[in-house]
Amino acid sequence: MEKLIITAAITGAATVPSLTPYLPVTPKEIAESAIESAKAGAAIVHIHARRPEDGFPSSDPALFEEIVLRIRERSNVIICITTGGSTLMTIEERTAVIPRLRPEMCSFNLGSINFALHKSLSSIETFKYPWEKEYLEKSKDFIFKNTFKDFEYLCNIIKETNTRPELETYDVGHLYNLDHLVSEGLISPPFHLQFVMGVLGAIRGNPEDLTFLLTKAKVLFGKNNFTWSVIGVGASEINLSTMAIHMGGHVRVGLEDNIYLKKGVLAKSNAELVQKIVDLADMLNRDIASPDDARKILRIQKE
Ligand code: KMH
Ligand code: ZN
Repeated sequence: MEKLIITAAITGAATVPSLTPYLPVTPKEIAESAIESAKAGAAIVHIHARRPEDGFPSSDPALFEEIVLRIRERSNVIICITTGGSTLMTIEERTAVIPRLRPEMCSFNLGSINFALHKSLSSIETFKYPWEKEYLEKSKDFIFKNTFKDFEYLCNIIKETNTRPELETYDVGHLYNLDHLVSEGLISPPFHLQFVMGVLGAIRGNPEDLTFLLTKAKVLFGKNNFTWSVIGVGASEINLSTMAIHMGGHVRVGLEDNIYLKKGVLAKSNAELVQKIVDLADMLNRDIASPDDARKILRIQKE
């Protein structure tokens, strides 16, 4: 079986600082956590930025630049920058950093969905920062907008910058959206599909949901035309990861999507979550891909 590519999603925009004291916030913390995750076995780090003073999700290119430079200085890990950003950003804000920093990978969200975070409110007693409560409450009425116009805009950026997309697939219709983009000549295989499962507003993290997405992807694109990885958002993270390790897929973990190492136990770092996947892979006899192995598997050829 192909070596296992582990992606570490370091901080994201859905986890608010009050949920866990271990969330990296400043560019230095985010970069350190990414480097530690790479040492633990991650071949890719998925990067968002936050305002250093209060952890508010940010699209400021200067923050991304500092994070990327710090990582590049000390690690060969593949850097995948978000273009999903956060609930409050426009597509232009979300993508501005890609031509500027020319990362090897960037995320590419394949459809609009409800992206509700308000369930987290019940697990927070005291808010660390004033913005967090309203941010979570407002998500109840939030649509994560990724329209066909947005796809075209992002397709042009990835073409111009030769950036490999992490194709975030939150539901089966998103595979059909991708198929449409192929038929329009906007994007072409081989793809790296990232099945995102467990967001409130999209597909859940049940085993049959994963096999369904995978089966549809094989029917639409042919089994040799894509690699795939899975994100189990929240409680399904480790279970879906185990399935993916066994089935020949790849895995993304990290505090962006799940803050627990196991039931009731907060992960103290992203590296701890990566280590858990490394241990599972060892038990299931799957070797871990280095960043250079991952570049070959994903056919990343950056100048
Ligand atoms: N946190 C994931 C559920 C992006 O950055 O483009 C969504 C995500 C989106 O990673
Ligand atoms: Zn993200």
